[in-house]
Parts: sequence; C-alpha cells; structure tokens
Amino acid sequence: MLFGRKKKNPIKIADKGVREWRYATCGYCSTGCSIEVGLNADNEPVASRGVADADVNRGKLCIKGMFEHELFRKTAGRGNKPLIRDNRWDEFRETSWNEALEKTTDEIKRIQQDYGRDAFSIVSTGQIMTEEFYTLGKLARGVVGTNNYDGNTTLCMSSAVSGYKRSFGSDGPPGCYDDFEHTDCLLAFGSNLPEQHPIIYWRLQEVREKRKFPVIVVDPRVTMFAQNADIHLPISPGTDLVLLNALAHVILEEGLQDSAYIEAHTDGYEGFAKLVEQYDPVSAARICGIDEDTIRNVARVYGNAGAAMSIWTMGINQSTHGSDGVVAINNLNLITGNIGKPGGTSLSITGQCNAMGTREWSSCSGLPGYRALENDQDRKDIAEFWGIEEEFFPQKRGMFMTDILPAIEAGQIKGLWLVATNPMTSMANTQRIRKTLEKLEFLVVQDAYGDVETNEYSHVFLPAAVWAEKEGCFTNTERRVNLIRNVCEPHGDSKTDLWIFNEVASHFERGRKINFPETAEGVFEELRDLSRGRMLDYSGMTYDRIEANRGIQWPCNEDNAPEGSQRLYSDGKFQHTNGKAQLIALPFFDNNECPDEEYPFWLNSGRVVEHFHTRTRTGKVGNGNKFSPTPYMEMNPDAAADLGIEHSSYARLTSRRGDAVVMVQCTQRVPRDMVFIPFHYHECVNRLSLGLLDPHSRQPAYKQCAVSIEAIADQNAAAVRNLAARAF
Ligand SMILES: Nc1nc2c(c(=O)[nH]1)N[C@H]1C(S)=C(S)[C@@H](COP(=O)(O)OP(=O)(O)OC[C@H]3O[C@@H](n4cnc5c(=O)[nH]c(N)nc54)[C@H](O)[C@@H]3O)O[C@H]1N2
Ligand SMILES: Nc1nc2c(c(=O)[nH]1)N[C@H]1C(S)=C(S)[C@@H](COP(=O)(O)OP(=O)(O)OC[C@H]3O[C@@H](n4cnc5c(=O)[nH]c(N)nc54)[C@H](O)[C@@H]3O)O[C@H]1N2
Ligand code: SF4
Ligand SMILES: [Mo]
Repeated sequence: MLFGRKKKNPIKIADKGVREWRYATCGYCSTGCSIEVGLNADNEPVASRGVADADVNRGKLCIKGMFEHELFRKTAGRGNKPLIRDNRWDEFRETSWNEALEKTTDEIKRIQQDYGRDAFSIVSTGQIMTEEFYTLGKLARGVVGTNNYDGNTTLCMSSAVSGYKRSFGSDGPPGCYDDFEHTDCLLAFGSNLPEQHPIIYWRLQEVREKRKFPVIVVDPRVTMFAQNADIHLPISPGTDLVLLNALAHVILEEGLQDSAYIEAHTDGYEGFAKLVEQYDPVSAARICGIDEDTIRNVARVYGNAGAAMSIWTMGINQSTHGSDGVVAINNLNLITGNIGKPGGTSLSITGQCNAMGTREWSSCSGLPGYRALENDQDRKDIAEFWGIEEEFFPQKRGMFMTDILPAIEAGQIKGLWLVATNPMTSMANTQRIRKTLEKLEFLVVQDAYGDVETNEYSHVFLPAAVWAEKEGCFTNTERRVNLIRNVCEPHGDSKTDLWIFNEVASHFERGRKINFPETAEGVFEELRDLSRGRMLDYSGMTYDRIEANRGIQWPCNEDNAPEGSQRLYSDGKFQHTNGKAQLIALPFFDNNECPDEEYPFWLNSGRVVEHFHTRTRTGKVGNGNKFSPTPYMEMNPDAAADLGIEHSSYARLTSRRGDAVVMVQCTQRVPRDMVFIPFHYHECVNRLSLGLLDPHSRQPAYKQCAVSIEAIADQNAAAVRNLAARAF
C-alpha cells in the first residue's frame, strides 16, 4: 500500500502568493466559523482558510467558506452605482449617492406626512453587522419613528425567540457546541445539520468518534443526519408538538422527571402535567406517525440520560405551531433538569450568520439589548441614552414582516425600505408578493447585488458593500460574538450599510441631533455601555480581545473577560420576574393544508449544502453553483412510477397558489406522499407555498402545504423554461 501511495502524484497546494491573512467570521450560516482571507502582493483576496486555533471550527470550513474570497472577485450582478427611476416600469438610471438618498428621505417624509408615521415600513435581515443593526434600529426607532420595522428573521428564527421568551422570560440560546462533549443523549428536531451547519455537525461527529451516546433525529425525510443517527423518527409533517407532549407523558408516567428541579426552578407544572396526560403514546402515534414503542423508548432514553440535550432548526420553527414546538422542547428539558448544565440544554440552531445580532441589537422587536417597548423603564433608558424624548417611542411593538406585506396589500402601508432581504424569492406565494410590491408608492432596495429579483419593483436601489468589505461583529448560534476585519474596499461605488444608515439619518432634522458614530468600533462602544450588568453583557469585549480569543460568548464583563460564558441559566435563575421558568400546557390543533385527492402530496422545502438562500452569492461562485444549478425536487421512486415520471425528467407541480416546473430526482429520502424542493431558486417552490402563520411568532409554515404533480409531455419546452429560471 505504502509503495502504491508513493507512486501517486503528491497533492500540490497551489501557491496563491498570499502575503497577508486578515481575520474574519464566515458570512453565510450561523455556525460562526473563524476564517482568514489571504491577500496577494496586489492586495487582492485570493484565498480563504479556517483559523486553526478558533474553538468553533478548529481550522475547518465547509464548501461555502472555502470559496468565500471569490465573493470579492466574482462581481457579476453586484451593485455598483445607486439607481433611480420615477416609475417601476421605467428604466433605471445611475445617479449620485446624494440624489438617491435625498429621493429616499423625501419619500419617507412625504409618505409619513400624508399617511402617518407607520405608513412607511422598514424590513431588514440577519446578514449585516451587529453595529449596522444597532444603527438601523436607532434610525428606525429614534429618527424615522416607524413602528412597522422588522427583519427577515420572522421567516427564520422568530418561533425560537418567541418560545425562549415564553419559557425563560428572555431570548438567548442557553447552550453551546461544547455541550456535545458532555451529553449522554442528543435529540434533534427538523435540522439537517450536515448540510446546513456542516461544521457544527463535524464538532458533533468528532465527539461521537470518541464516545458513544444516542443521537435521535426527528425529520420526515431521511436526511444525511437521519441516516447517521441511532434512531430516526420519520414524523408526520407538522406534528412535532404531539410527539413532544407524548414524550413528556411517558417521562411523567414513569417517574423519570427531575422533581427537585421542577419544584425549585419552574412554575406551571400542574397545568402542564394535566395536559400531557391526554397525550398517551397510543393516541399520539395515530397523529404523529411514530409508533408507541418508539415513543416510549425515546422518552426512556432521554429521561434516563445523565445529561440530555435538544437541538432544532426550521422543521420546528417554520410551522403553524413553531413557537409551541419550541416551548415544548423547553418543557422537555425543564422537566428533566436539562437547562444550563454541561450536555443538558435546549439549543436552537440559528440560521443566518448574524440572525443573533439582529435579535440582540436591531430594535426590530423592541429596543436594543433585549429591551422591550412595552417596558416603561426600558423606553426611558434608551430615550435618555440616545438623547430623545421618551414619548417618541410606541408602547407596543408593531407589525412583523409577514404582516407588513399584507398591510401593503390593504393600503395601510405605502412605502418600504428593504435591507438585505429578497422576499420575491424567499416569501411564500410569490405571485401575491409581486402584486403587493407593485402597490407601493415607494420601494427602496438596499442590497449588495443589483440583480436581486425584488429590485425589479424598486424606485431606488442603494448598492451595499458585502461581508468583509466592511468591519463589525456577528453573533453565532452559541452566543459567540466574533469579528470581521475589513479585508478589502467596497465594490465599485457601493457603500457600507453603516455609512448608508448614517447618511440617511443626517437627512433628517431629528437625525442631526442624535449621535451616530462613524466607525463600527465607535458603535460597538455604545453596545458595551448599553449591555453592562445585563444578561446580554458585552462590556468585557473589545475588538482586539474578540480577535485574540477567536470570538467571545456573552455574557462577558470585565470579571470573566476574555473567556465570556459558555452557558445561560446554570444557576436555575430565569428572566421571568419571579426568577422561574414556565412550564406551559400546549394543546395541539391540526390546522395545516393537508394532502387530499386533488392535491395528494405534502410539499416540504429547505436547503442544500452548496447554496445559500436565494443564491445572490452562491449562484455566482463556480464551485457552489456547479453542483446544483437547476431547480429540482426529491421524489419517492414509487410515487414517480405511479405517475409515469422518470428520474431526471421534468414535472409540473400545482398548488392552490400556482405552479412550478422542476427536474425530478428519484430518491427514497422522501416518503411516498411527500416531495422536497430546495427553496434557493427563483420562480420555484415559493410560487406554490402557502406559509400559514404561527399565532405567536408570525413565522410562516414553509414546510407544509399540498400539491399535485404531473409528468410533462414536452420535456424540451420544460428545459427552456428551466434555463430561463437558471439565468437570473
Ligand atoms: N448550505 C446552507 N446552509 C444554511 C442555509 C442555506 O441556505 N444553505 N441557510 C441558513 C439558515 S438562514 C437557516 S434558517 C438554516 C436552516 O437549517 P435547517 O432547518 O437544518 O434546514 P432546512 O433544510 O430548511 O430544514 C431542515 C429539515 O426540516 C425538515 N422538516 C420538514 N418538516 C418537518 C416537520 O414537520 N418536523 C420536523 N421535525 N422536521 C421537518 C425537513 O425535511 C428538513 O430536512 O440553515 C442555515 N444554513
Ligand atoms: N420555501 C421556503 N422559503 C423559505 C425558507 C424555506 O425553508 N422554505 N426559509 C426561510 C428562511 S429560514 C430565511 S432566513 C429566508 C431568507 O430569505 P432572504 O433574506 O430573502 O434571502 P437571502 O437570499 O439571504 O437575501 C439576503 C439578501 O441580502 C443581500 N446581502 C448579503 N450581504 C449583504 C450586506 O452585507 N448588505 C446588504 N445590504 N445586502 C447584503 C444578498 O445579496 C441577498 O439579496 O428565506 C425563507 N424562505
Ligand atoms: S459551516 Fe457555516 S459558518 Fe462555517 S464555513 Fe460553512 S457556511 Fe461558513
Ligand atoms: Mo433562516
């Protein structure tokens, strides 16, 4: 063997001529990998590498991170100059920043004057820097003064936020990746970790190679995670709450709960116990599709484990009972005493690179630093800090993103500013979104890419710098604040989002009276001040400390700097006023659009490893795009055979909203009555989706609706249509 190896060509690593490596944090998923971008002698970014001594990724990167420097070189579709036009149907013309900003601020003022302050709306993202989020919040809440200000995190994390608040009294994932090292059982709900958070998965696999403990995956698809699990529970779509109530039922019935913990640290046990009594495994099995024995087995494994942890992602959050699903996971961990201890936690796996940053600091759902508009003291403190009158703040949060769009349809909202989000591809029922955007008197799109579909409906386009063309922080899934150093100049005449927000502020009389620091580091000082002594504490962090430590987990004050804190609630004290966590009774109502004779298939949607969201970035990076350039769906081969559909042929899907054409990939990964489509492609799955909203979090149930499927006779015509979709 050894001889054979010697004869092979040795692996050659191309010399890219890197002269300097700059520190950053990956700008795709919320894993938060530390990355270095290599600059050559001409200061061009030519390579990316994982940072070896970073605890999160220990030198590793996934396929997206490995090619992240290409973002700076593959500039197709990037925004270069600000664009302007009077009507949607006119051609854009290039303009100066001053004219674009003047037009934008004039329109904000006009709309607010004519229709009221809340008639102008702002929707942002989970993908800009924390300092930019905070600045946008100051602008939206303190200067523009609209209460209809939200982010795309409503499409993504709002069920987790809502569930954490209901259970623990505050948002904030209590656990960390290190919990894998200590756990005796891992239960994962609706999360495809190997594809969506590959480096978190790698951390888990590292531990599993050293030590055996049960990994249980709940997902209607046989994902790679499910394949590598010890137990896979192929749950009926949208019924996780039933399974969770049944697990709690068995745990209480068999006395596996931690009564001392329940007594000392929770409220609401009686009501909760009474409700789960109704969820015996036999009845539950009929709804959630997991048999009685398996439910009992999993409950026993979880209840008997010394430390047990649950993780979840969109299979839970994107559901009509998303918030309840999160609370049910928290219930399970509270009754077994598995919160805030090594290996025992309730850890929401976050989505976008800085979905946490917006939750913490953007003021979307309230005021900065996990403060609430509904709290008198919080309004007073922030008004004082910003130097504005307290009465300027509303006393209740306004609409969520998913209510803002219908309010435009209804004529209540007339103007919209979109920052780093692309609803024409990512929201449910895109034909309806199109009509809605067309109704706007004024739409401004601020994006790194000018070719985002949503920009077709705008009056002004503001080209933004992307990722490490800027400087600032992201917070990852385990509350780790990490730094992005500025690697290169913004593309063309694009500007950092921070610069744009500051300029917009200066066009308002109120904005000129408030201090808007010019640099990200200047803004960071405000975050430190505003968080001192709170659970969300940044006061012990500085940019240099963050870089040296490869990220710091909050809370971090001067006493525990630079390490910060791995876990929350280790002392059993929660953020509700009485210091206890809530156990909440959660009845299940089946309110999904279920398959029937006319629309016999469940439509499930999600992601693949090589693409990120609406592909504005990964659609341009060669190595990412070549793996899956075309819209496709996973379909069970037996179901395909029934309909006369062949592998690699095209099929048409129809729902009550619209239709879409995709290529068929026959695979046993999906059950016979379900298809799965990655949502990355324009004019595809979201033409079909329904997106019913969760009552607490207003998050859409993207993962469930009903479709019919037919073979397409003219495969060539389908291929042409498909090429058009691919060319975006
Ligand atoms: N490569 C890549 N990575 C990403 C992203 C990306 O676009 N590309 N996006 C990032 C973002 S913003 C997010 S939010 C995360 C999402 O990360 P994930 O949530 O892990 O990814 P999804 O593919 O959306 O959905 C996960 C699984 O939920 C399952 N599911 C569907 N219905 C149900 C159900 O009723 N119950 C249960 N238990 N499971 C169900 C689906 O079958 C799917 O396998 O990924 C992040 N990471
Ligand atoms: N059917 C279905 N639909 C879904 C989902 C699903 O699972 N199924 N998942 C949902 C989820 S979890 C999410 S998070 C959403 C995501 O939905 P979107 O937020 O609409 O998707 P992105 O493509 O990430 O859009 C982000 C935009 O920000 C731009 N951008 C990137 N960096 C910067 C920057 O630094 N500054 C500025 N100004 N712009 C920047 C990008 O070019 C891109 O246009 O999609 C949701 N939609
Ligand atoms: S796992 Fe996520 S954070 Fe890490 S390199 Fe991949 S996309 Fe980036
Ligand atoms: Mo997301």
